[in-house]
Amino acid sequence: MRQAGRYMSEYRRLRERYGLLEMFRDPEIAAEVTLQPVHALSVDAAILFADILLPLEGMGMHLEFAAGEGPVIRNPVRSRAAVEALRIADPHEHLGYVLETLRLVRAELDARLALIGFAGAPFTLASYAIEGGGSRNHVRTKALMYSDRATWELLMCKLVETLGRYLRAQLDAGAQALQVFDSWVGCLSPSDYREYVLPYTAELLGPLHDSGAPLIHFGTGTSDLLLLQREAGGTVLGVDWRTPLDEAWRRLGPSVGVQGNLDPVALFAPWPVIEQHAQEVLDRAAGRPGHIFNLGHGILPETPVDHVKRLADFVHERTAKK
Ligand code: 1CP
Repeated sequence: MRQAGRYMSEYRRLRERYGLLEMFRDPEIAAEVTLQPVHALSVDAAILFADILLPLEGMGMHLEFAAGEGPVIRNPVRSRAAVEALRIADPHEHLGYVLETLRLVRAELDARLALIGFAGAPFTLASYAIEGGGSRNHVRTKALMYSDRATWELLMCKLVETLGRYLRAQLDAGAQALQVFDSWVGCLSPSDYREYVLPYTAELLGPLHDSGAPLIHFGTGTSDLLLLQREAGGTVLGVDWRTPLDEAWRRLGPSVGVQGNLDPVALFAPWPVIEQHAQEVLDRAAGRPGHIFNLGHGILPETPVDHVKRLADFVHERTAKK
């Protein structure tokens, strides 16, 4: 999950001096930001500081992070010709700075802690590419998907190819687990997921299973998509707080792990309420192997940092091997 960011003063100090893209592109800075939460919170894994949208630049899109607005793509793809003009990004040529960040972090990170690489899933990236930024209803994305199957297929295939190469290169550079973010796929019905998304996500994830690295397949609002997501691939399925963890696991069966699922907004509550929510997650996981305790989505900018630290300590205490 996103774990670096504006809720940390160390991050805000760097962010005053640099633009977000500048920080991603400078491996020294990106490595420092990757390690900030690891040092401050004593979590068990570091997640690479990069963004799911960076591969879109390598494909030919102009990405910006406008202050306070989130990501903006100035030349969204909305026609067959625009999709045809996209390149397959080469991870070494276009995203070499991310690979260098992974090498630097792996060299500095305590050997007992895991380094997680990541990418966006094809649907979620297609949505940014088509909408040109964040979207509430994904109207243009679904309209293209429904109205021009061949163009949708071409875009999804180009994304799968780009992302597959990128994730493999991340493993070669030192990532030990991969997380694939299909953050906005919960806007689809199960039948649309099966028809328009599952084949492409499966094509991306299937071959990555051979690497032996754990693959975390994440989405939000996916309660009714979980079984289809499992079919698409992943050794671990991410669930958000809208689905009780035991209920999700019962449906998924014991062959996959489950990551989640504290509501990130619970971290704004007084400590006893946070503790109650965290304990509920642990109770529902019931000590089963394959549970990764996590938030159900990325950490929010104003989150009190002492609550996050206390949460990490609490989960460690309650799950310590006796
Ligand atoms: O620890 C870390 O921060 C890890 C690095 C990381 C990751 C895993 C960042 C840095 N972004 C991401 C993934 C990401 N980026 C996702 C998938 C995860 C999720 O669903 O939360 C998505 C959807 C994005 C796109 C993005 N980038 C958004 C969301 C916009 C929207 O449509 O709602 C935003 C705000 C960004 C900027 C960004 N990327 C990362 C950070 C720390 C930030 C905020 C930076 C800042 O404001 O200073």
